[in-house]
Amino acid sequence: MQQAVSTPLSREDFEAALRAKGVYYHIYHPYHIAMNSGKCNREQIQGWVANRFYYQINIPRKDAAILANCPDQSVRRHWIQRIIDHDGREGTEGGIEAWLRLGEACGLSREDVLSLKYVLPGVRFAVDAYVRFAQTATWQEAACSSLTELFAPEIHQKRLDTWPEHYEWIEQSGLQYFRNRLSEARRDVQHGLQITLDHFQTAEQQQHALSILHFKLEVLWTMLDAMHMAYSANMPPFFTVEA
Ligand code: AHQ
Repeated sequence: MQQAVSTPLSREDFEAALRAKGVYYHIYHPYHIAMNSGKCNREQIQGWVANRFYYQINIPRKDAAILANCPDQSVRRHWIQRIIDHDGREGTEGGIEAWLRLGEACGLSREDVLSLKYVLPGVRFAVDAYVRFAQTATWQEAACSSLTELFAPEIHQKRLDTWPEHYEWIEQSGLQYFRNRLSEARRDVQHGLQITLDHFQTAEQQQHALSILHFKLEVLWTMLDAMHMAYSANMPPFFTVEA
């Protein structure tokens, strides 16, 4: 039987297929829907900030893995900005520092957030899976996995639009991280998209790219599943155990 030969999508249709994955973005997770409609309590917001900190501190390590795997100097000199955006440099605070200030604005101490004592196993497993993917995949595959940021400006803007109204107890200065990401995400995603559209050419490669993006969407969704269990369903890890 003649094997079906699927023709590759045009560049425009491939980009459209990547963007269509936005329906799975974690903006549609019940946790974020509750958060952006003002239904989260203090513990649910604090738990989210403390758990997402583990994601934030691993982004530079993920990007360093991509640099380590990438032999193309022109790509590296562009991609390295992502590490600087998070780690900062002399004289400019980075996103990790801004996230710690978000934690303080939400009533968490820097020490508690930095200690990672609130990080849930499910969050840790999802984030570690993302970092390990970037370490072991090709640099083009790892670049493709960052394309969830196609959908990120909307979620950052949503927080800026809704948190001041719904969560007056949160110091608004702590929202600076979200403001920073509006421009940083838009810049980053143009580069990641160009790498992806250029590299994944055949129909099979395009389907592989779409499955990589789906994996990353699952990473983000799973983090919120763990937080939902712990802070919304009050079923944190080992909640049945009589210690
Ligand atoms: O703050 C975020 C961030 O710095 C990044 C880097 C990027 C990547 O390389 O995977 N993804 C990402 C994301 C950030 N914030 C998330 C949020 O909901 O605040 C969204 C997330 C993403 O869309 O992948």
